[in-house]
Amino acid sequence: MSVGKQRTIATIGFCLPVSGPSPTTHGPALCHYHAMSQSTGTIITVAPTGAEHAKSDVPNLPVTLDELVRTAQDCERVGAAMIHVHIRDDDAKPTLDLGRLKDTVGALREQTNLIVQLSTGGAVTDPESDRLRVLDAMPDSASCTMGTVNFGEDVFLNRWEFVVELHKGMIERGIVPEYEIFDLGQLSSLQRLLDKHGLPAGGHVHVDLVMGVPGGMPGDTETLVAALRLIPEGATFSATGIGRSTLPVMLASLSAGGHLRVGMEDTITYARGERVKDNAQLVARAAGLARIAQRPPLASVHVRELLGVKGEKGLADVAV
Ligand code: KMH
Ligand code: ZN
Repeated sequence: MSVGKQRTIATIGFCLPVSGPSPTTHGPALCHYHAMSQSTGTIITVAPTGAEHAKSDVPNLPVTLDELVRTAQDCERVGAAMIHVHIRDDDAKPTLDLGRLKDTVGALREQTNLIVQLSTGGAVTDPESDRLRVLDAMPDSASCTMGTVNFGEDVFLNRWEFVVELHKGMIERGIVPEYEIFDLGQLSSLQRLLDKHGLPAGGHVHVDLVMGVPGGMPGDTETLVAALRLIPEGATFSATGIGRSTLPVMLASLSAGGHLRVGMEDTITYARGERVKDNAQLVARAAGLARIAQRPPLASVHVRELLGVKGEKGLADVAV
C-alpha cells in the first residue's frame, strides 16, 4: 500500500452473500468476506467499558474479568468481531496492571474468537510508561492515539515522540494498531507517521474516528466527510460517536463505506431518556443497521485477514 498519498473517496463496498456454510463461529447472517475482493461487510468493534464511567454511576458496566468475558461472548454472538479493552482493578477503578492485562488477553482469547485490542490510551491520568507497557501483554491489536486533545475538563496527552514509540513498539511485537483520531489534524499526523516510520505490523492501516468528545471534532456527517479526504489511501476506517452523536456518526460511517465501533465506553444512552441495557444491545443495533446498508457484520476470521492480524488468534507478521 502506498502511504504517500491520501485517499480522495471512501471505498464503498457491498458484501455479496455467498452460498455454502456460514462461518463456524457466527450465525448464518454474517458476511463471507474475501479480503482480496473489493466488496466488504462491516467490522463491528465493541468498546464495552472505557476508563471514564464509574461503576457506581453505571452498574451494568462490565468491570470484572468475568463480566468482561461474558460481555465479549454476548457481543460476538450478535456481530462484534473486535473488542477494544480497558480494564479495572478490584475497586472498579481503571488500571493498566500488566498481570491483569495479560490475564484479560488470555481469557478473551480462550473464550471468544474476537480480535483483542488493548487500549494504550488508558485514563487521562496514566503515565506514558504504563501506557507503553500495555504492549507487553501482547494483544492482537492496540490503540494508538495520534495526538493530544482536550478531553472534557482534562487533557488526553499524546506527544509526537510517544506516538512514534507506540508505533515502533507495535511493529517490533507484531501488534496491529488502530489509529485513534480525535481531531482532523491527527490524520495529518498519521500520514506523517507512516511517511517517516513506515507501515504498521500487518501492513494495513486501520483508523478509528472518535467523534464528539468535548474538545475534539464534532460527531456529525459534515466532519466525517471532511475526514475522508485525509484518511491515508488504502486504509480502512471505523467511526464512533460519543453520547448523543452515536447514531448520526454510525449512519454517516455506514453510508461512507466505514466500519463501526459501539459500546458503553462511548455511550450509556440507547435512546432519549433510555439507558443502555448492555453492550450487546448496542452491537445488535449496529449489526442491524449494517445489514440494512447491505454491508453485514464481518466475522472475526475475515477481519483478521482484512486488518493483517495473523492467524486465527495469533499476531501479525513482524515487519522487517
Ligand atoms: N480513555 C481515554 C482517555 C484509547 O482507548 O486508546 C482514551 C481512550 C483512547 O479511550
Ligand atoms: Zn478506549
